[in-house]
Amino acid sequence: MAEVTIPDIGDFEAVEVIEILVSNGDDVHAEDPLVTLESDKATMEIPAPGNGTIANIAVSVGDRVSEGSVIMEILGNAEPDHPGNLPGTVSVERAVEEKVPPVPGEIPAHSPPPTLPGEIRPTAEKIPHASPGVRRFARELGADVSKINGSGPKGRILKEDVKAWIKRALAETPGLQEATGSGIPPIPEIDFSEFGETETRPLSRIRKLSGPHLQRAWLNIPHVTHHDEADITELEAFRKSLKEEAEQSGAKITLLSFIMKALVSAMKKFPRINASLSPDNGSLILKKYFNIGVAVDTPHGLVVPVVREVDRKNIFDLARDLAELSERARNGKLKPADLRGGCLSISSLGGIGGTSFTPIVNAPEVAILGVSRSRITPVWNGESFAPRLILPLSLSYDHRVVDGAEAARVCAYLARSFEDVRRLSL
Ligand code: CAO
Repeated sequence: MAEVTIPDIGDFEAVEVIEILVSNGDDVHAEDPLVTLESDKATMEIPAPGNGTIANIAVSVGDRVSEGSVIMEILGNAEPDHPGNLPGTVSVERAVEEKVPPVPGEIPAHSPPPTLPGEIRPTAEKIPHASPGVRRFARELGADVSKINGSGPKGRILKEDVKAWIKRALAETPGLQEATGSGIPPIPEIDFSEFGETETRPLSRIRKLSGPHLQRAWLNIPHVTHHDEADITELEAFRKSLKEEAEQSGAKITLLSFIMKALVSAMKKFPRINASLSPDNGSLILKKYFNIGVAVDTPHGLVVPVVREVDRKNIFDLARDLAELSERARNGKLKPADLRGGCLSISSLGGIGGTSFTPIVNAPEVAILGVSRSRITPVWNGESFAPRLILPLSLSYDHRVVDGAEAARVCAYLARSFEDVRRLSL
């Protein structure tokens, strides 16, 4: 038997329980949502820390809870059946939920369904009452919850309300029957079992969250990728010379720490790559801090934890931060705060292979640096071919903010920084 307590929910205290999603005697699996909490800023689900049977539910709708409050018990071993985002961490839904920009596939705001008699629309300031599950459902269908009236208790929006809203919008918007969202025809449904044996597996929680985020970025941002190469022969020799020192400091120094350092230097020289467009796309918000997201490949999908204040850290600090964050990412132990506040991201596939690729900008950031595998290449030095270690770089950028020439300058600057190790300490 294990007590289920409210994990670290950030700065929130005495948060209202707005939904209890299980009953005594229910069998649950790790990560199944148990209760929904709602503060004035966010709605969050508290997931089951492991498998088992629900008993002694200690809270009711309307109760207020804080970190450490006991909400129920789970009979059984309460061991997670796989290392997801839990236990002890709240679903990353909250972080995503608060920051979600408009979905490109959303049904256009200029064609809302007509107000029904007696219907009251929520005001722009009011937070629509809907659980994260319903919000996710609405987002997947391209529905804006702020425009939907809830028929549940206290005006809560239910899945049925989302479906009814979509049906009305489809019926009233000419042409929407043939196309979804921004006019992109849907991929036709196919019964694959006609062609052979199949197996259907649910997507992991991370994939369910990262999928719409990637699609949103891909559809919203006019992407261009600039490819370049850097000669890292001397840098690699320098990195290897640090091996002993690194082992003493408890950090394994990979190329990535140097790449982060060089990127900060480029962000200072080219401030537009450390910026985001304002929500109305009318201005550029330039950031004076230097946090870098690093894409980490985990068994459950891609996550991008953020290394903070890269400008204030040395190579050893960065190597330690990176090892610690990627370890927690792979064990499903990241907290929502670990995923927030990034300025620019790096996606390094260098440990795996490849010669170049086109990473998707991690919106609302405006650029992402892709790094492929370095390899010894014969380079003409004016007299003969010399074997040099060449690192491929792929900078994807938001062309609304960064011009091609600027992207080329950024890459050339990065290449120069890598070629001359001393520049990295500038
Ligand atoms: N060229 C050649 N070798 C490289 C390299 C490069 N560009 N980058 C790393 N390596 C080497 C490392 O030196 C290390 O070698 P040794 O084991 O011999 O010391 C090995 O590859 C493995 O490195 P690593 O991947 O463990 O460490 P890292 O610091 O380079 O990267 C991390 C850390 C978390 C970024 C990486 O593990 C990872 O998850 N990469 C995948 C990112 C991803 O999925 N991106 C795609 C996003 S879009 O879908």
